[in-house]
Amino acid sequence: MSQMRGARGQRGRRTITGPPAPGADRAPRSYTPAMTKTALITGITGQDGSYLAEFLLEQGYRVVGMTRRSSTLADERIAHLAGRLELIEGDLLDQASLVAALRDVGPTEVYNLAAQSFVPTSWNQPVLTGEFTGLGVTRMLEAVRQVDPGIRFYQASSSEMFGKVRQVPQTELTPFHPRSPYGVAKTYGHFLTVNYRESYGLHAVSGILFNHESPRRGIEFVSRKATDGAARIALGLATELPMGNLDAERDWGFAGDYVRAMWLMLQQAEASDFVIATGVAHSVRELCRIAFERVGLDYQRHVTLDPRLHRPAEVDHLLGDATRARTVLGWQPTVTFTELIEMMVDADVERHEARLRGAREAPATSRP
Ligand code: NAP
Ligand code: F7E
Repeated sequence: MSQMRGARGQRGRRTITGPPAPGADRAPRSYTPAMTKTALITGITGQDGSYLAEFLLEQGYRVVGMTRRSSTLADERIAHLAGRLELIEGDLLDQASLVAALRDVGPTEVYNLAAQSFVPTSWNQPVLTGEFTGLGVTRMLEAVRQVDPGIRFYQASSSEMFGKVRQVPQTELTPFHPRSPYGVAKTYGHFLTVNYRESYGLHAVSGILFNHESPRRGIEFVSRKATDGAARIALGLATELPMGNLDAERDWGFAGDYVRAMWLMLQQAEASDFVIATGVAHSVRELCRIAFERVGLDYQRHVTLDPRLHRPAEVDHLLGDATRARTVLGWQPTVTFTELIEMMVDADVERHEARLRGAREAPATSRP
């Protein structure tokens, strides 16, 4: 459990205190400070929220993160931003909380990153996924429209919208064919964002981001599952790693690079949509090979196949073409696939080793 504690103030607002989070050392590159800007980030406790908050703080922004009420703390990824980040309570299911958050904070930019983001869960909880990931976008856009239509709005759209792909590589013009309730909900959120731009003239942009990972990635996603699995097996904490479809291919990049693209999109005079990707695809099998090689192991001796991890409808191959982002935004990725996976394996080994050291050093009298 996170050690971070919030001192609650008026209207559920709080500041944070706590130790640095893993991966906090990969600071983004610097841009010209924007002292007067305030950003509100929904999904601040997620992977992208934490990297985006770091990046915007470095640009001189006042950064406010929206969190939903929970009986346990989920602040591990932002603990290292103690004292620099404000938090405000709000939930994508509750329109009034979004309006109140915008009124209280008065942001110049809103980054809507909050979502139910795990694809397999979207088959188990399709309605909830639609509420969070789809209708949540409508609630946020409506709140922006009512409170201050001058706010610039970023919507976290996804390559999962391409699904059963109609062309390779995928660009901003490739038609969508989502393959999961998650993909369908994101497609709704994408078109709602475009629609509010066209209907009300909002500066609303949809960033169509391909898979991006980091040491802060949720443990259930395939990259982190493989790097954590390799680390545990190397340290003798496990012997095998059950996986699903090893032939699926994704265009994987580093989350720290991708949050920079989100910000660049909102700095453009005209709002429009962008694909963000590396332009290189790899299979899950390759991902496993690189992760296990990092710790001197052969994945074929440890990775087992579990058909229960296959999806009802798979997205077989995703490959993005980010030419538009490169030419209009001047954006390009800085971390290669191998560097990314090795960075994640190293962080997982370090984390497990620290835990093991802690267990060894615990007093003998301590109770289970
Ligand atoms: P993530 O780690 O799963 O984080 C999701 C965030 O959403 C968490 O902070 C979560 O809060 C919050 N959230 C969920 N339901 C909420 C609700 N009802 N009200 C308020 N907050 C809620 O996701 P991520 O990888 O950072 O991705 C960020 C966004 O980009 C998501 O919208 C995702 O779908 C999208 N995206 C991600 C990728 C990728 O490869 N990472 C690619 C394309 C698009 P709790 O901590 O309370 O659960
Ligand atoms: O799966 C295959 C699985 O869960 C990638 C989210 O951030 O990116 C993410 O969605 C691939 C799939 O990510 C396992 O079948 C094999 O083909 O890491 P994932 P995702 O579904 O691509 C998009 C862009 C988003 O927007 C989403 O929010 O890996 N795979 N074996 C496996 N996947 C998992 N999770 N676990 C396995 O054991």
